[in-house]
Amino acid sequence: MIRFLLPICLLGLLPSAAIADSKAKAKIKPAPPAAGAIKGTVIFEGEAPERSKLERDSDPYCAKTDKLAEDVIVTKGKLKDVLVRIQNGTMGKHATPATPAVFDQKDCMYTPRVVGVLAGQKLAVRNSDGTFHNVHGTVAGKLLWNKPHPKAAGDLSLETTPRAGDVVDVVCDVHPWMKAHAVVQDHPYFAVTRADGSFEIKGLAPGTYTLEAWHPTLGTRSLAVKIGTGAKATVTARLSYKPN
Ligand SMILES: [Cu+2]
Repeated sequence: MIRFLLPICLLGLLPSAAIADSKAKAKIKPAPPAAGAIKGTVIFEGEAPERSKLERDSDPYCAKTDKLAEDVIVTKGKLKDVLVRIQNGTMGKHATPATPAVFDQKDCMYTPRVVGVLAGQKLAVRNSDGTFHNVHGTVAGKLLWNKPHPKAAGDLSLETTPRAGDVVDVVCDVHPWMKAHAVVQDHPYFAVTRADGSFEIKGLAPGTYTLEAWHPTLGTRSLAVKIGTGAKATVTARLSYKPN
């Protein structure tokens, strides 16, 4: 019993300033992330466009692997490579991650094809191929960088932009079918759809949000989503592309 009482007695002997200090430290702890989440799917209505086989004979290394065009990838009516983001209610500053977003050049394709980055976050571009690429980035047609990337060279560390809403379009001029996009956000409430069209955005406070979907060739769609509390903190959203 004495053993248990002793620490309590010692606590009583601590100077009050020390206790106040520890209370202040407890106060500045960051708030736990909000529990709200959007779990959704992006649908492609109607007949999916056929994905043509890419002509890659210009480089014997690339020609070793057959690849289909990745402009619009639909699997069982679900659309891949859509960046889905919150368009309102994301007040406050969000720290830019120190780790870069990664594009790998593999089998002469970019993987992934679409990433979201926070304003100012760097891109690491990797060359996993036994061939020469060049990494050519533009924003709204204006040159951002154009770097040679020989085989076996290390990752390139490339700047994005500080402005939310920018899209960094990346191409390889050696292999013009290679295309990728980094979409700049000022908050972390975004996700890119997987092959089954699914996405998940977590950490949202209760409120009404505009959810916006962006696809490199099909454009944007939006949807109002209401996050509640308790059982209503997680909502299901369904965004739909219906080409003309
Ligand atoms: Cu290339």
